[in-house]
Amino acid sequence: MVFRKLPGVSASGMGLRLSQKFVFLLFLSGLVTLCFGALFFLPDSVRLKRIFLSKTETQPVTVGSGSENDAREHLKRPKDQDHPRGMASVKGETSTKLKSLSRKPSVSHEATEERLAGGKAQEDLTLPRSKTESASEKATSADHAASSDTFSYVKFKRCLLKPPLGSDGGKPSDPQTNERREKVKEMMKFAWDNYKQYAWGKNELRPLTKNGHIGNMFGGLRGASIIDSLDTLYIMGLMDEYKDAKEWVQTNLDLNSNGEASLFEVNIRYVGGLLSAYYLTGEELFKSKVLELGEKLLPAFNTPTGIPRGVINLGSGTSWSWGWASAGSSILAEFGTLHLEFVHLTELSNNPIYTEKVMNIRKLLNKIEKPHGLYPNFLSPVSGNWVQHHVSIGGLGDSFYEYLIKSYLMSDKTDDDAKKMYYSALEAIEANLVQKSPGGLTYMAEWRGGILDHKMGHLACFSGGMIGIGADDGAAEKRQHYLDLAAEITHTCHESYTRSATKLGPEAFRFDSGAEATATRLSDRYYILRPEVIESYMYMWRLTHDPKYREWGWEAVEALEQHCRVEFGFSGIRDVYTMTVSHDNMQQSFFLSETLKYLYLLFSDDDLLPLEDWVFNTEAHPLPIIRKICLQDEATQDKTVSE
Ligand code: DMJ
Repeated sequence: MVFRKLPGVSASGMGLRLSQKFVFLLFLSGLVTLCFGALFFLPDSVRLKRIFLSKTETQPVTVGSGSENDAREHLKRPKDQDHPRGMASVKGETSTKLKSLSRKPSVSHEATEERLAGGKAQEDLTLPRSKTESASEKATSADHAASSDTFSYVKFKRCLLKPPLGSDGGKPSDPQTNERREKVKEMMKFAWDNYKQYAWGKNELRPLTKNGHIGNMFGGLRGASIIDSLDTLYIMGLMDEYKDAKEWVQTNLDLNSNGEASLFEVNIRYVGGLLSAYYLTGEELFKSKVLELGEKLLPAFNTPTGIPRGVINLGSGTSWSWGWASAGSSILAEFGTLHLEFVHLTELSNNPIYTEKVMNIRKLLNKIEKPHGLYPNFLSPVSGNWVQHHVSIGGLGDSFYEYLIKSYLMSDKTDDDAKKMYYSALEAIEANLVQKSPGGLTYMAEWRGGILDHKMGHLACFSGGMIGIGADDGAAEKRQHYLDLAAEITHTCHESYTRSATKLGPEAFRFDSGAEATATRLSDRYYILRPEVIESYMYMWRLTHDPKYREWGWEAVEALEQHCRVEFGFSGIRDVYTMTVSHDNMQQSFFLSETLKYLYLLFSDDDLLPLEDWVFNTEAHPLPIIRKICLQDEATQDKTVSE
């Protein structure tokens, strides 16, 4: 804009008439307001914005009880360490430089570098431009030491209905089933021994090149296969191997790493694995490690809404959204898959902050408007609004739904909000996504702003088991229907296996252009040792005792042996439709924690990790049902005895 000099008016303000001064001032103040307002529309990463807005912007949306201030109070941090929420700490401030825009593959699979292990399809794995506020909520170890004493392992054991490993380690009486179970145990030992020999301490084994893989999902943490295997080794009675794993945790698990981790992956594998190891064995080592790690994850929640971002630097506590997630959004399956582990962190530490963090997420999700009752996959951690209307029961959405029903079950059926949210989500899923193919197969389609994509991912095959375990607590008139739906989906997923040459299922299969449960694109044909189909067999076996589920599980064992077993471990394959397989040279840690564990449970008696006492996190780590009343009674009784 050009300002013209008015005739007879000097350039200095002194020469202006009163009305002119007024207009000028009005204009100036308008300009200032406009500039300030514009700051709100800048991306989070812009320095000016952080300087001017950090204090206000980072006030959490406490959508219910447990305000952030309360939460901070529980940390009992000395006052002088407090920052107003989100005011960048020195650490955070110095690390706000833009990250190098390198591609960040999140799954250890060369052929499928564009996917997270959780199935998160990624167009671009660059770290995003929006970094959040830095760590400001670190509780000291001393705080935890002081507060964690109150958990009693003995009382916890007394509140279980059954012994965790059953009367005889779950050994089935039927000789053929026992033989099959022994075979699975041998597969675990083989996978483990090779990992130990060639990749010890690394995250995964590369079985063809006989070396280890570290990757970049765990922020510099090592030994993912060890942590993921602890409970599997223990329940299989592989005690020498379990002892080696425990010793590694004792002497080598270094939690002081300083790298960028996926909050979701660290939570489901490391937090979940250590929690299970503790609950199964009572070894204090696992408890202290998991509490130390839990603390390091807390800064990820320092966002305006309390919805965590996907990536966290475990050293500085700085967090980011994934570069590929639209508009700096957080992913439903990631921030929605923390509940079980965080509630247990509170149990063990007696520190309510973990539960408060996940309850805050829950409350926001409960409150927010949902298109057709569905939960889209992308949510802004700044505004708390959906960013895109893509809904999927497979990658990006999957375990959010799983954690709703499991939160209810793990709370000893007291968490009514979780229950309501689960059943209304399921209703919306049935109304909008569940489809029947021309050939009569029931499947879960994906939803893109109202348009159906007739594709089902391998990841979505967990939903057979999920709907199965939730059937009994649904409305009375729906129970049988849910069990039938669970069986139909499991059947469809089995079909995706039987329709391939290798009898292993593809990453995604379609129901359009004449396809029925087969992959049509080359890029969907791979199998990376995923567990979801076998997971559903296991649950459906426990719920129905229909022998077909054990038969289907055995078919999978044979296919794994024939196509995925190589000389030095197990490997994923690039194309399930060809018998001359090409291996991807990666033994994923979830093969040890999930695929082999679910197979072993499928061929065991139901008293091995009985479902009356345990829920499995999304990485198949068993977590006990929390029986508050029993635990309180136990505590009262103890008190009375000691008085
Ligand atoms: C596992 O890490 C978990 O099951 C996760 O929820 C989804 N995907 C992988 C295995 O496929």
